[in-house]
Amino acid sequence: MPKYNHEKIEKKWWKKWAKEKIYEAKDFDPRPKFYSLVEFPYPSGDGLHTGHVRGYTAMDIISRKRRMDGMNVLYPIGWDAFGLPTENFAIKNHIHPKIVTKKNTDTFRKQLQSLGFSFDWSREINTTDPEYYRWTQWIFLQLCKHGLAYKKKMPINWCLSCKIGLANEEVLDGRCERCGSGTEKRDKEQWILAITKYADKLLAGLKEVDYLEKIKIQQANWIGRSLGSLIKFGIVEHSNKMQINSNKDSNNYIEVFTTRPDTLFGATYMVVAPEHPIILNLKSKILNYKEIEQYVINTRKRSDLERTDLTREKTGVELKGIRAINPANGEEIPVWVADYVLATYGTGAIMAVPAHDERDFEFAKKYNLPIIEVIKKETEFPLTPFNKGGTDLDLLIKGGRGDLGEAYTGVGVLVNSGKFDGLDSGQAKKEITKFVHGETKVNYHLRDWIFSRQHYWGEPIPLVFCEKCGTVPVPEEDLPVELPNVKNYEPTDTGESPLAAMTKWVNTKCPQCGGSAKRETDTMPNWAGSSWYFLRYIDPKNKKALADMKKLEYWAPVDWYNGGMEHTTLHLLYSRFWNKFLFDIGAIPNSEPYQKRTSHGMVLGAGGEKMSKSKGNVINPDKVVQEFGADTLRLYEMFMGPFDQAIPWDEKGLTGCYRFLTRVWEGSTRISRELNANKNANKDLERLLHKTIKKVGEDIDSMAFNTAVSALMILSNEFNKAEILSQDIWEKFLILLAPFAPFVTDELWSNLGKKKSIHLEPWPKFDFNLIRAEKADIVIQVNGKVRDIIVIEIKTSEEELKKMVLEREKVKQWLAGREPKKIIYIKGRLVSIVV
Ligand code: ANZ
Ligand code: ZN
Repeated sequence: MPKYNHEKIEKKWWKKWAKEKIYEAKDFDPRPKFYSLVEFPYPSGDGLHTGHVRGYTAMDIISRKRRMDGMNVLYPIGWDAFGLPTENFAIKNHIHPKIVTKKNTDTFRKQLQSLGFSFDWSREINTTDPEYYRWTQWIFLQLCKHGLAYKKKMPINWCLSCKIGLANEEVLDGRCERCGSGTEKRDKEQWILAITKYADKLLAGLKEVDYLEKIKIQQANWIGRSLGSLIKFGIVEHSNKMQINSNKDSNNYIEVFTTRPDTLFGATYMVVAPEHPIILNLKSKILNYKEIEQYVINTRKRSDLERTDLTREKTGVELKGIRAINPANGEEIPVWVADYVLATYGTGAIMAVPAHDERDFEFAKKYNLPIIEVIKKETEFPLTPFNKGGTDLDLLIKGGRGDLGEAYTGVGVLVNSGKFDGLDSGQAKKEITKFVHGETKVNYHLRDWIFSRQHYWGEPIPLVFCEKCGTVPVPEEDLPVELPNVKNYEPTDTGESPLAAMTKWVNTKCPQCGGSAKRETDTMPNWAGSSWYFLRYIDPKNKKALADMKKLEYWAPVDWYNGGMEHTTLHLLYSRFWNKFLFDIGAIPNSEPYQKRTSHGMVLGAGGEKMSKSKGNVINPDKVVQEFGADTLRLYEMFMGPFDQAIPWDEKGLTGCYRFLTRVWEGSTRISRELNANKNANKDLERLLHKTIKKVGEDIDSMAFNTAVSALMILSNEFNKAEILSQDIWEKFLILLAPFAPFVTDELWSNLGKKKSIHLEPWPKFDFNLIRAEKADIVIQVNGKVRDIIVIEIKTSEEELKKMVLEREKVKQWLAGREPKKIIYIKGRLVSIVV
């Protein structure tokens, strides 16, 4: 037997598998279908990283196991290939992004194949292929048709150095993701998708799916459904206490959104966002307008994230000359502008209740604003008929007022709230809202999806502008609107897409009136192509539809989708939104795209830090494959630790896995001589094998890959100790190991003279009788109290057991000569004697 030569073995097998197409999924096959999905990679110039390997190996193991379970498995892969890094590379090196993409996907494909992933390569897709993005554009047109796309001036993040608009996710810590220089906000017309119209559906859908709890929670928080009240505060001129008269009704009041209308009596000031229209509208009444204006300008430099950071010291300026009226008690309160209130949430204005809101409390302390407590924790003052609304309580409260150390943000019982005193928060919310003529309102933290990018390397938005007809969709039969070739990929000086400089492409005819028209030059964001790719795998070459309905009915939804936690909020929500929309218009048969969603932890650098080029701690999978083989890398990434946790790279763990596979390889030589040994001599081994079959199967299903690998290691250790090993046991062990280490197992399998690949074998069944415990601990109770424990053979009969129990010394002692009235036996657990 030659030495373990991973290189030779691995090259041989992935070529063979590709030739024999053993991993191809079959449409309409009568076996039960299983659709397993991983996030398709962005083919960057850096190649595959160890994080890809972790997630892809996990789903590969699950896919392989499901095939062995007799299922028709679809495990596809493709390329999410539009995006900034490729565009930046193209700009720098004057190479067409198409060429860069081709080169990168070639590298990735080779790497993925070398790792032995059982992808169905016949379904490979690429989001930059016009035959693919034709359908991305088609979906956009459907969204337009159904009123879910609209154009709006929006503040976008503007990079001064790249001269380009960036989406929020392209700004890291206030800096441009491309070049690292600072950004500012600028207004620009943008296409927006109304994902907020789907907020309720996206939330409700979470009840139907099997996602990890933490994923559901993150999604729900991101959607951020919030039930509150809209309440209007009148505005007066401070100097003469006159209600402000204006022909614009909206200048007479400021409306707030609050989740705590029960605290209205404690609202001691108001805050408007720096962008609130009232500032400009009441310019002539605001005495310190210059100061306010300066504050507003300063705010523009800060992101929403920074503004709402709880640890940042709050700032603000009072709007001198005007005041608001608290509608609950008619009191005049000051109005401030502060950037901790966002223009984009609720009404862009708040009533501040410093006694019961932490931000307001901090602000009030800093600027010396009054703090009035209006909610008491119920447990502090149990309400009896005596103190309910009585004087004792009033006294206590008055004594406590003003020296609050922090805001009490919980619910409780109202105090200092006039006729509402003594009510509980829940009731008071309703009654106070009614009392001040407010209305209840549901708000979402979810924002609509800014869909325009001023980039070259993205799907062109398929619309034209005609002077006569306005915005006109490109007719569906004219799709795709292909990206033209340009010389420069740089954005124009005005911040428009480089497409805008392509006058030949831009100038076109109006599909409606035939007159001259101009094309939309914005392109779609990176998230577009990945929002429906899982549907295209089902029918990747369809020219008539995004996918055939019958095939969709067979394959959809995805049964199990694994990916990174970083995609929980954006990608997962965007794709669920598109899927639900496509379902609503009858284009696909399922409303939820993914039945199950799990997530893997990161692979960190050796020191426990994130891998990064600058830290020089990046592990290149290619090198590991070269040195130790793909089987070792796969096995190691499964063995390194609990799948959902971040784990630092450990060279010792890697070489340990290599040694394990070498021992399996070498063990096979010793074993093969005794392959046909007598089965009975292996009783203990057989028992362990069956335990391992059960354990590995269950561990794969629950993604406990690390413990599955260690169970396989324990079993193989026992092989080396055993004198004889039957072929049957050896074969089953190889099958269990096959999903983890597909190459070496197929080689050892063929060494046994097998003609078919090991990956076409059925998953072994375990024998319950062999793994069942042989002894059991039986608890003995006398009159309901535990008095003794007896260890018995499982096969002991009830009669025998009862006899044994009554003969025990301790039992005799507790019976003290009395005759038992009843003896109850709960099988395998308990004997209960009643006297
Ligand atoms: C008064 C109040 C009293 C509030 C109290 C809270 C506690 P969620 O749950 O996220 O919807 N708020 C409203 N609009 C805001 C904006 N544009 N920027 C910053 N804060 C805003 O939070 C709703 C609460 O956040 C609202 O209820 C409001 O403060 C604040 F004891 O109103 B509350
Ligand atoms: Zn026209």
